[in-house]
Amino acid sequence: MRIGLIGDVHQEDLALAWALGLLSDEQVDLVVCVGDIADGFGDLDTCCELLESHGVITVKGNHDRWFLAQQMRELPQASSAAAANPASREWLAQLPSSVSIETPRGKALVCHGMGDDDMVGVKPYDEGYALDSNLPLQRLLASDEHRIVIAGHTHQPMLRRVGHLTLVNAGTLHREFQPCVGLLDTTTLTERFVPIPRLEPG
Ligand SMILES: [Mn+2]
Repeated sequence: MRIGLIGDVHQEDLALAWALGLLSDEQVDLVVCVGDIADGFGDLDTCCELLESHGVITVKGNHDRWFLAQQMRELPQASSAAAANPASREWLAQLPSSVSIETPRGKALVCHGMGDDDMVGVKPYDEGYALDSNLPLQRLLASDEHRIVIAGHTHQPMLRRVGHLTLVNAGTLHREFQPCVGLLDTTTLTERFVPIPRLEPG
């Protein structure tokens, strides 16, 4: 089974369309998006439409939560309420904070940060106290329910093992980071990240 991984979108509609095209060419079994669709340079409505029309399994990020509540609007590239039409707003509002999907290697949890906490991430170099004090991670480690966690938030693509969990980070489409799209093979538990080129409209 192969899962397409869309990281934090941040309104990068051109990069999102490119990523969905690549995943379609690759004939992945399903595509997930780890949230943070709002707040960025591109077009929010187009991003919502693309994710919905492609049947992408999408969760809500902290930026989507803030956008819907019009909180934290002093952040760079924060979008005003006018950035989304009513249909987009409704679609964003009904997104779950996490989703479980069945894979041949056991259940995978798709979330934004870690578990139901959209503000906590695990970084590639976190060890020792950083992991021990990560309470949402510790709760997932204490439970037998999931084998794989697919998250975002850090904008750093990653695949690493912590205890019985394979932690995957989908990275981001945000142009100010290193935009990429991921492919996770749940049989071999390996991933491949494809860099997204700089895209211009038209
Ligand atoms: Mn985030």
